[in-house]
Amino acid sequence: MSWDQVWIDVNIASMDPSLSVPYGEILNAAMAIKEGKIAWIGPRSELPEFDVMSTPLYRGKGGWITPGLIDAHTHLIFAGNRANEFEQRLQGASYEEIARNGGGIIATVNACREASEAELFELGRIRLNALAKEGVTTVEIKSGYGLDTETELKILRVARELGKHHHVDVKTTFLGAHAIPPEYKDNIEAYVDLVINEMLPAVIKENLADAVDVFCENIAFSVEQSKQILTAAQNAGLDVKLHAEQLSNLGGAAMAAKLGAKSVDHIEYLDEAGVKALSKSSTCATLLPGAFYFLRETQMPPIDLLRKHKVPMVLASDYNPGSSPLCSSLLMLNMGCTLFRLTPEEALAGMTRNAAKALGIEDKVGMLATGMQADFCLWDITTPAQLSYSYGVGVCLEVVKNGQVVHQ
Ligand code: DI6
Ligand code: FE
Repeated sequence: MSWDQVWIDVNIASMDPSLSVPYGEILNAAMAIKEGKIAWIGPRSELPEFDVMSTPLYRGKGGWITPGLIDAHTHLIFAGNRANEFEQRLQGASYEEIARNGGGIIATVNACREASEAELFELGRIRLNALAKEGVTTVEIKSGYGLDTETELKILRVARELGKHHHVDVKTTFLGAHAIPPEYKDNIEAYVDLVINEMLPAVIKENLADAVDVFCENIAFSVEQSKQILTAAQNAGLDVKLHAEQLSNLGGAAMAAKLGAKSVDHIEYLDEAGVKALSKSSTCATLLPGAFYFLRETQMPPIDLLRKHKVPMVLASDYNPGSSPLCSSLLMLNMGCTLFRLTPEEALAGMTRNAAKALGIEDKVGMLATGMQADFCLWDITTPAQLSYSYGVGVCLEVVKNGQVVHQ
């Protein structure tokens, strides 16, 4: 056998469901890499013979390998911060009140309109490094803090550039309909028209987005307006997804599921009818415990119903300055379990296999099997549950991206 790299002295949480064991685990495993892909994976005792003299051998010191983590929902390109609102909320103001009074998302929009591409790039790079240190190898980044054509394009360009200059793969999402810009507060339809007929064509022309998202909520866009935008995106060949049922139950998730959306995200207020609509489609349910925690939400997403109806659950950071200023994948694994009562295995699937599905890249990443991209992490842990159990001590020993060991 001629391979580029072989790993031994490891256990592997492959997350491959066809192995029919928890975590798709392979104890005392070995894995061989060739041309950026997994060429062989299995118990070390079955590892075929290979040229030990010419093949670099990596020893995992008895730790665990998992697929590289995937953060499938972030808003990580923004300028400024909203610590002042954090203070206001601690003095009694609600997130919705602040948004209605011109703060909230709009405050970040103003900061982003001011910022240069270079400034946004540098801020984004620092945040991407923070995620990468915790094992993230693929991230989704949304626009949505521009709300005018120029700034939306600026944010998406920065996201694309980050992907070119960083080992982490970046999938971009156009979220022009994230909030109603003050200029359009009395004419929302005109803004929807701008999103569909000016912004979206410009985004497509520069190939700046892989998907389109909308914030469907009382303080943002109605189900009907969301549907118009998502339909226009689909007609242009883009994937769609939706911020749905975060603060109230409008039925956006069911609408998105019928369109074949990749995911519906937040969904604290989703009811059983909505869950059933998801189960009849291939739409994933993206859970965002950081926003739940930071906004001190008390309505739990319908985890038991999602389990009952076998809807794939995704876990993501929603990293953003307003509702989830928490730039950490490992903290999300912990919060997925502590706040949403996911099992550690469900949490890990939510940041690997199911996250890949939500981004439409499940044929390449999200689990470790022959032919999959060699994106994986080596962790200094004795059992996979330790990833979500403990937080704050550095446990990520190595990251391999496309078969290359990343030094960070
Ligand atoms: N829901 C959220 O939680 C974020 N966006 C959204 O649609 C909040 C974004 C912000 O407050 O800046
Ligand atoms: Fe979000």
